[in-house]
Amino acid sequence: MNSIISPVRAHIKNMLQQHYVLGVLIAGLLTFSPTAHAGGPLNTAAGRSVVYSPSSFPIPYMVDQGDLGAIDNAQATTLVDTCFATWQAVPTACISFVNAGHLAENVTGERVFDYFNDADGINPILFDADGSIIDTVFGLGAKQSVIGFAGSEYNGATGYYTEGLAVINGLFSTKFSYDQFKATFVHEFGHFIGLDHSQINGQYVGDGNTVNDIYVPTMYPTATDDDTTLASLNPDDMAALTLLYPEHPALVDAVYGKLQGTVVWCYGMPVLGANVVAYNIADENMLRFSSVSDYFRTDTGFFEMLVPPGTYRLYVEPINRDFYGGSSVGPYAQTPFSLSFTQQVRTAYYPEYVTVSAGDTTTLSITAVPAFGSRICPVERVFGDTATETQILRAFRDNILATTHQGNTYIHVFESYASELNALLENNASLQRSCRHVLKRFADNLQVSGADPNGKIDPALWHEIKTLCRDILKVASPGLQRVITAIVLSRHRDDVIASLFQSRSIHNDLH
Ligand SMILES: [Ca+2]
Ligand SMILES: [Ca+2]
Ligand SMILES: [Ca+2]
Ligand SMILES: [Zn+2]
Repeated sequence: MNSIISPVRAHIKNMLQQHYVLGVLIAGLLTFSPTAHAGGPLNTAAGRSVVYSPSSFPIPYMVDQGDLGAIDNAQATTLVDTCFATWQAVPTACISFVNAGHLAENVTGERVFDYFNDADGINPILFDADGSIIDTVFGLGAKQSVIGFAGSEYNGATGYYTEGLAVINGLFSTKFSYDQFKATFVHEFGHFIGLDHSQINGQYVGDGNTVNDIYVPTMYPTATDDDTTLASLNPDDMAALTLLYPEHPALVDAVYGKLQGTVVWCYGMPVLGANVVAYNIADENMLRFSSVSDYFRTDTGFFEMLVPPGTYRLYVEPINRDFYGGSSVGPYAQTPFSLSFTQQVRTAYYPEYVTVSAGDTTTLSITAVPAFGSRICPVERVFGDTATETQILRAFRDNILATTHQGNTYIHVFESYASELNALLENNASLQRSCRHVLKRFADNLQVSGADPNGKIDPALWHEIKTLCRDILKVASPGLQRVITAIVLSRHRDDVIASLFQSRSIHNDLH
């Protein structure tokens, strides 16, 4: 029972700036993505999560005077009350809300920006009866695909949210069941109070089976086969809320233990923006939790999650490539070129079972391996697996590039476009010839420079590499064009390459 029009969850963060970025979901629907970032929390400031201050509880919200499409004002108000109450009911979290009555008018697109104000003491919940608010904010026609959006403005100095707002598109009131519609707004109100998306149990999303959608958390980035059960929170949603808004420690410690630690590459640097998943072996579908590495943006690879006591298996996995922009998971997934995607981990289990006790913190160090080798390498294609050139270039990858962040970006981007490069070479004999020529020269040069500790790549060769890249540009996809332009033809490339060659060890390893 796939809905013809899937619910689109839109974030709105900087309400006052009104610099809107429209992205396109893979489903072809519009979504709203103003610098959405986080992982657990939607925003962080100075190494901690942005939250509503306890002094602002209960958070007062005011509802529109108008109807919500087919849903009259009284029913719509009840819907809003119920969605906020869903979050408030989590026993281990302390957040609370109060309905502070009606706004002074029936708000429409004409006056909506009057309500984009984070200093008027009002958190408005707007009923967009005819879609005119959505069209005003997102552009004409958006009302056909954007079901609503919500978010809060925050003060970077205090690290607290100031005020927020939500808009609900009444045009969808007849397209979904009440509970499906409600699920979208429980999700949106999750963003309102600062929760990010969670990507666990995605295998049940869109598999055509509506029964297993019960395992998909409310904060999953996209619609499922049937969102009905997403109107109630899953353990992952409740644990994430508790981490942001913990009740008294005695209450939290009675229910949860904490799994925390760092994810670090095998060569020692922190992994930024990988998904860490822990599942309880007693109920692995429902008791499944996640945290994005380095979600506080502290450059440590830190992750943490609250889990009920029990025995857990952990694994680390890449963020789904579809989850960027308005669907992003974690702070490193703003665009398809963000670190979560250009430096992907290989999915791998933590080697041991981990037992968590209530009130205790278990700290783990997880080592991740880059997601190499999933595709045929274009270099192997050109020279063959065992050729000297292949071995030299492989050593360059593993001993030079893989030792730095920048170098790893190159490796991961190259891996990401391996299929496209292979296809380009296959269909273009002259491109394949020049590619072979340039790569052979590059490998030879690496060997020569290997004999000289201060060796550099021959400037004439760099000219050839650039020429080759310009040839590839002519036939490449827009994505590959951007990559080549950014990392090969950019002004800073020479500095980057120079710094790569200042690192040691290649010279010995090449012989
Ligand atoms: Ca209205
Ligand atoms: Ca306000
Ligand atoms: Ca399903
Ligand atoms: Zn969302």
